[in-house]
Amino acid sequence: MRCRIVGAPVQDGAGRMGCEMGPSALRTAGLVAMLKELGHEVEDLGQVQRGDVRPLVHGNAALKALPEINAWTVAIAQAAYEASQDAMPIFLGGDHSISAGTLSGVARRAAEAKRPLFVLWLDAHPDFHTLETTASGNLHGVPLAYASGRPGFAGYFPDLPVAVEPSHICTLGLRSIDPAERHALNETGVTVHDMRAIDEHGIAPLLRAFIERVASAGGMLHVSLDVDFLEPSIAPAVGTTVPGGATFREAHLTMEMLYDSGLVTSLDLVELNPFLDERGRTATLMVDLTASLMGRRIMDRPTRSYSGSH
Ligand code: 6HN
Ligand code: MN
Ligand code: MN
Repeated sequence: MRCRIVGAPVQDGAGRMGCEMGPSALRTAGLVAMLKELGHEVEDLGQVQRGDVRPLVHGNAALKALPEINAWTVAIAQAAYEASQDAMPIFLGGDHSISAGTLSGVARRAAEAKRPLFVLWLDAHPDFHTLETTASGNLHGVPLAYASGRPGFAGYFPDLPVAVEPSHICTLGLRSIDPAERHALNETGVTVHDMRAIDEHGIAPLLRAFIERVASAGGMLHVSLDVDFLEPSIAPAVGTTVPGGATFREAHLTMEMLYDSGLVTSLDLVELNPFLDERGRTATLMVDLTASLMGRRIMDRPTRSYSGSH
């Protein structure tokens, strides 16, 4: 596989500083060498440069850094579109607002290829606020709403070339949903597998059902991995920790099953705040999870269905 690394050092969408250092930490944790060891061809495109900021005023006075995030989204969408030509882009955040741009760019690419785009959102949060409904005003809380064409972004975020179909979005690991988001998730038909569903059923059957849907539609699959998908005790380097996240093995199993599916066409690694890390352990875990997504296995084969006879 040919991979393109795209750094998106954005921190203005989060409530605290530090995500700007995310791409450096992921590179320092050995991302590029790991991909090469797994046999991939890797091109590191460096960092996206934000364009000019123009003044933007919105009725929601809580919104923070709207002009900056608008400018970042323009630049990241273009970078994502270019990087996804005949290669798998891996976007290094940066806070989760970068996914407004990455999804816009890969959705445009999928539309040109005449293939449906599916999105797997691995996160404690759905990031499904509009500019009107966000109470914190932190724009890392809106990218999935923007990319799926929810109203109210016109004139404040760049025009979306193509929206992601809400029924093609699967969220996994949610455990902190604001009331306005809950309502919108129910209305739009986004699939929600919250932590309770994972507890009750196990992560594998939930993920397998989604993978089968993507496969039968001949879809492309974008995976967006927010550090706070993970249990905070194993991944402390994130500003929005929520207890009760995916365990080490649940997270690796997710990645291993995605690799076996052969469907993943683009990846976001977001919300890593190296300022909050402990000796690089969260950055290292994010790189190890990416390794599982890209073909590192415990045994050199996928798990066979179990017959019980051996
Ligand atoms: N993230 N729903 C909260 C808010 O401030 O809107 C949290 C957002 C978290 C953002 O997970 O990338
Ligand atoms: Mn997020
Ligand atoms: Mn989150």
